[in-house]
Amino acid sequence: MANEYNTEEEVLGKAYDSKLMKRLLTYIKPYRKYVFFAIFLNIIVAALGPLRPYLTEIAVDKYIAKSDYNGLLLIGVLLLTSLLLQAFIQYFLTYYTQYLGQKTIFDLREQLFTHTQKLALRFFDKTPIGRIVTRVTNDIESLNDLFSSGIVMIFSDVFIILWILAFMFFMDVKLSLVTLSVLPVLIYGTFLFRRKVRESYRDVRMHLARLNSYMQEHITGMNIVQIFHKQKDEREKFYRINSDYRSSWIKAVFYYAIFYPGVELISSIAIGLIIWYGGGETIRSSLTIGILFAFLQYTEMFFRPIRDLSEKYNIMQTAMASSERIFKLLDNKTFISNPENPVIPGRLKGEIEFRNVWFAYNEEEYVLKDISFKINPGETVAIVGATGAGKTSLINILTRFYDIQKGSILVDGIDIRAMDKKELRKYISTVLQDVFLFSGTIRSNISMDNDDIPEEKIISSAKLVGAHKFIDSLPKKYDEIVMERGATLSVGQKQLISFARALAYDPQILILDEATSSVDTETEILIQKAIEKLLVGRTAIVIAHRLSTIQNADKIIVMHKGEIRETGNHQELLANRGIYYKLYQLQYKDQEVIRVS
Ligand code: TTP
Ligand code: MG
Repeated sequence: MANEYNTEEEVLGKAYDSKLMKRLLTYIKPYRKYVFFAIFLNIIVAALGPLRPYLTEIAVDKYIAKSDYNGLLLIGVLLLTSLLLQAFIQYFLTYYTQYLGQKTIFDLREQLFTHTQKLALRFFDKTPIGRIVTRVTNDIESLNDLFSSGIVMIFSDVFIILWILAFMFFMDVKLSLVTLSVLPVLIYGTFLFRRKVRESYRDVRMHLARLNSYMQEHITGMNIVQIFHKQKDEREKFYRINSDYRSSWIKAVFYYAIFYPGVELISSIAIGLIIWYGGGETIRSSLTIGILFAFLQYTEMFFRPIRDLSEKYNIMQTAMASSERIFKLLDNKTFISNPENPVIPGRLKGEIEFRNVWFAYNEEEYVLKDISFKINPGETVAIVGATGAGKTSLINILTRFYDIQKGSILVDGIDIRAMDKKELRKYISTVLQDVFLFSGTIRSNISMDNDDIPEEKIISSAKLVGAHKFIDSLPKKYDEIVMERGATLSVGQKQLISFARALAYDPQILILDEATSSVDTETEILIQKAIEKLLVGRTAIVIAHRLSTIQNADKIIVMHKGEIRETGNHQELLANRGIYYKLYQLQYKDQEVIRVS
């Protein structure tokens, strides 16, 4: 896991990539008037600071030296005005740059989420969840820095430097050159710092990713950790990851601890140079005291934006890295394609046909081989077979979670690839092997927040599958809060809710991947009854583990290693003495058949 993140970070390193930047700028485009406004304010505010030492120079040389009180007062008023103006502009700047940043990343986050929803399951099979979450959170956040402070503030720093240089050279060229003589040292130091910090930040990010994924996995598997008394081992593992993370931070901080005082030192040297050289010149009367004063202030002012620029460089770099990863996700085109002119069947009869279907999750590793069968409207077909035979895969392709490689799947004689995905899925309800409940209420989990499903339908569905009784006994009934993954409900209860969910949508075709987990006898009866009710009046494919479901099916399809080996009803298949017979002997024979009256 860590290595994966490592290589992912390693690829990156550019602080500026014109292609990425161009694309990033398209996100700012809708808000460009704010950008221009902010840059405009920046130019003004950047000039206001450097203006003050110049005013001081005038005050000292023109008015103090000549004891001109009125002139001095004027300068005082000007200084105060510039301070107030600066504060006022700064307010707008801060507000609008943050506004800009938040607006932009909001849009990007929306786009990313919408895009992720459209991706085919094939993509999620190969991408760790943690990575997608990081894109939508951390990576987007680092773009905020770029949009809100990066782009605009870089202008501000550059303008401040330019203004200072302009004022300095305007006042005294020689003294300016003396001040700037320390610049090569500073530039070299900054270069070194930037490189070191870049490396250490990369370490920090890598260790953080490791820490996050460890935490995530550990919390998800908490019950296993506790059952197997693995707390101590896990603590030790965590300790190592945590110490690595700490060390990487301390290293990063170390460079800062050297760089910041270093810049201070260099700027002090520059000040020393001005006092030594400029002071001498003043004594020799070729320089005024006012200019000396102003230069001392400029020197102090000059080094801050330079120091900040290297900080901005890091922001740029992180943002470029993040945007590259975000765009990579946005450019991922693992979609299940939708036809341009989809066939819209009216009301479905519910006939299903597989014609020589071949399917592989990974190219050429076929998990379904040459599957052909036909289900008439209203029939129930049970699919049986050993684990890994391809039963779940069979239903995954019927709803187009994955597209098949060869052959065709027809619903009412129409190839499912010619239908609109949404339409197709509307006709088919699927109850999966592991029930997934969302955090919300029981009601929202049955209706899936679909407002078209009226309250009565929710309750009647729950009643029909036998879930109403236990829901009604909950303190808040249908408004009872369901925790993430339905942790507060029993396995059987979750099953019943998922049945109610399927029924509330009243599908023509029902797919049921029967759970293997055993529940108590009472719930078992409830579930069996629920399944029987679910199947009435619709075409159904049931991946069956319960003998009762299998026996009641119109047809049984026996799968073995991705192929259909036998078809027939219970009696026929038993008489055949083939795979089904063996399966029956091994798995179902001892299964106590609970008679449902
Ligand atoms: P399944 O179709 O999941 O097998 P099954 O449903 O018959 O098994 P069980 O009774 O345990 O539910 O798997 C068939 C093969 O496809 C198996 O080798 C695993 C592989 N597979 C994937 O590679 N990716 C997937 O998402 C799934 C579901 C299966
Ligand atoms: Mg399965």
